[in-house]
Formats: sequence, C-alpha cells, structure tokens
Amino acid sequence: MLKRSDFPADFVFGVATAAYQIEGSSFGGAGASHWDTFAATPGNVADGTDGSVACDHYHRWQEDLDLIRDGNFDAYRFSTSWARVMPDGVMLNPEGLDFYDRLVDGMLARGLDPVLTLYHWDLPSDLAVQGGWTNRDIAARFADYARAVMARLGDRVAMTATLNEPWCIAWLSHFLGIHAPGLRDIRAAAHAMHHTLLAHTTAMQALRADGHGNLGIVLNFETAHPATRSAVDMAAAARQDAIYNRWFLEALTGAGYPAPAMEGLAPHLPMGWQDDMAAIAAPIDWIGINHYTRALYRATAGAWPAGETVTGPLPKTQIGWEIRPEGLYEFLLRIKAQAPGVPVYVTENGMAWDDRVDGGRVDDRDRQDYIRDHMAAAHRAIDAGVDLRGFFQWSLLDNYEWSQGYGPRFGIVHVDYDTQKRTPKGSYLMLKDALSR
Ligand code: IFM
Repeated sequence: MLKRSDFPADFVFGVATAAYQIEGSSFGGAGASHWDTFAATPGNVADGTDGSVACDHYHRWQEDLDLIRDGNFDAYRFSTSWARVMPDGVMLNPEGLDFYDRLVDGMLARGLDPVLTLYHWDLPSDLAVQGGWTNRDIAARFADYARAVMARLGDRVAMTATLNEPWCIAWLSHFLGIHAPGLRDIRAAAHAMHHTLLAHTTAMQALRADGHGNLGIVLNFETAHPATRSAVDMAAAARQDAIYNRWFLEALTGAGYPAPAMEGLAPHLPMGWQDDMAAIAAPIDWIGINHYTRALYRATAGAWPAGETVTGPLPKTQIGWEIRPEGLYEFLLRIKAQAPGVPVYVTENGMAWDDRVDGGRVDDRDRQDYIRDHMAAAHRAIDAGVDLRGFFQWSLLDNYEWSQGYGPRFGIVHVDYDTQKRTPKGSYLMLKDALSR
C-alpha cells in the first residue's frame, strides 16, 4: 500500500458521502425529494427501502466527523440536499442551512477541508413535477439554490462542485429509468443531458459573480469495451463511450457534443441548444472523476443506441462490477488530454461487498486490495504528468445505494442499520495507517 509520503506534499486524501444516502431525509424540516417519491413507488428499489432514516447522520454527524479525523483524512466531500435547504425548491428552510453550517464548522474544528457538492440527486419533488431536469427553468432554479447555499457556507468550503455525475442525473434517470424520476424516454433524456450542463454553467457564473472560487464539477467515467472485435460491437461500445464518457467532458471543454451520441440524441435536444454551448464551455477550476468499473458492450437489433452489456471475465464486486484499476489510469490521462491545465481530483472510488462484523472486526480484504490497486493507478497517472490533486474514497459509511437499497455496502466503516453502530472496517484501518503523518 502506498503511503501519504509517496504522493505530493499537498495531495488531499478524503472520504465522500452524499446527503440522501446518509442523513435521513425525514429529519430537520426537509421537503420531499424525487428520491423519496421514487422510493415510495413499488418496484423501484430492490429492498423497498428509502433514505428517510438512512445512517441517521443528521443526528450522528459529530461521531461521523470524528471517524474522518481519526482516519487521518484531510478532507470530507459531502453534499447539501436541495430539498432540505429549500423544501419546495424555492423557499429557504433555515433549519436546513443551520445543519450544514454546523457540519462545516465541525469539519474545520477537526482540521478537515469541507468539499461541497451542491447537487447529489435530491431534487425537490415540487420541481420534479414541473419537469425537473427536462425543464429549462431548472437552470435558474439551481443557480438560486447554489447562491443560497454558498451565501451561507462559501466563506468556509475549500472546493465546490455544482453537480455530481450528470450522466446519472440525465441518462440513468431519464433513459434507463433506474434512478428517480424513473423515465425511459429519449426526448426527456436528451433534454436532461443538456439542461444538467446548462444548470452547471448558470450556477457557476452566478457563484463567480458573487465572488466564490474553486468551482468544479464531478463526472463519472466507466470504460466501455466491445464484447468482441466485430465492427458492430465496436460501434456499440463507441456509442456508449460517447454518451457516458465524452458528452459532458467534451462539452465542458469546448469540443461540443460527440458525433456518435448526436446520431441518436440530436433530434431530441431542446430547441436552441447550440446557443448555450459557449457558456457551457466556460472555464472550470477543477474536474472530479468518479471511477469504479468497466463494462462490455455488444450490438443489438432495434432502437438506437442498439447496444447492451454482457458479463465480463474480470473479478467482480458484490454488485457485479468488474474490477479494473487500469481504467482509472486511462481516464486520468484522457482528462489531461481533453482538459489540459485543469486540476483533477478522484472524487469517488470504492467497491461494494457484503461485509459482516465478526468479533467486532470487519475483514474486508477484497476492498483493501481494490483501494491499494486504484491508488497505485492514480500514482502512475501522476508519474505520467496528470495534475491529480486528491483522492476521495467512496464511501465513509455503508449507506443507501439508491435503487439497490441497503444491500450493497460501499463503506470503509460498517453501519448496523438496526442500531446505527459504526464499526471501522479493515480498509479504514489500512488507510489510517497509510495516511498517518
Ligand atoms: O453510491 C453512488 C454515489 O451516490 C454516486 N457514485 C457512485 C456510487 C456507487 O454506486
């Protein structure tokens, strides 16, 4: 395992979470988000659960921040819940902002850098019924929310991301129907693919005008390999790569939308989308990469994008995700080539396993190997010239894994959901040792 001293002196080691996955959405005057209502709809979540209590972080945040400090981490990547801060998407809930105010002060008191994500998927339901991400108006609403949060926290956060994983917000949620709002509609998806970027840039310009800095965005990347060397499978993988890995990065860096994705999406984009592209390419201060796995694609007959995944041969995590650390190295180099001069952070990386507590310990050897190999890949990328500034583990705690419920455990700290007892796993102890000064 590499140590802190193997990385540049100011390299940031952190852990990441997201509001809906840990806080408990029923506490503190929060409004309903589209995740509350999606989860309340039978059949949407594997175990029928929701985030109403989750890890009860809303009440246990001090204990959770102590864990981060005691693990020798430097930073905590957290998100504010739009539905907590603005229960109807517009009016402020002072109790919600007070919570995040205490949380940020709690980080600073423990010597942790607060790394804020403004949107990690808890869209207020009142905005969702107005079309949510399919409605252009979302950009102005999101900018208002971003300004309100930053007016309160902006003097103390070290870095701020507008959105977490726009591919999930747009494609997974509006085309694949797996996340809230659960649509399977190409026109809704195309609108969301554009409006996420518009919301990002509208919020960023508003925050810059208010004097805030160190603003970025967090993108997820997943290697798309062809299942065979046949021309049709290679084309299917290329389409997937364009939709998933190229769309956001290339638009943000002024290259426009990639042709293999435009083949299917162009007719469904909102009218006048071209006029937004210059604004979408406004400079950002950093890019976050979330990376977990790769997938194999084969061509199918039928409607665009005419591809589907097949099971690959590599070792897999609890939820069937192939483990391939080279993918992280490759994407870091791709970002360097596509966005030269923009600092990069690994804002999420980790794996799910069905961890059990045994004699007060959790022996998560597979996760320890995963972390070791991915941190080594990040280190190789630094050696290859990538301006990589930090690495955040997903996640501090076992938590609500969206439509997969509480089954998959991604934490470096085990959570017993009946008692809310936290038990640091072997991976936490390994990192604590590697990061000691
Ligand atoms: O749990 C999610 C997180 O909310 C976003 N990135 C991927 C993680 C694992 O699926």
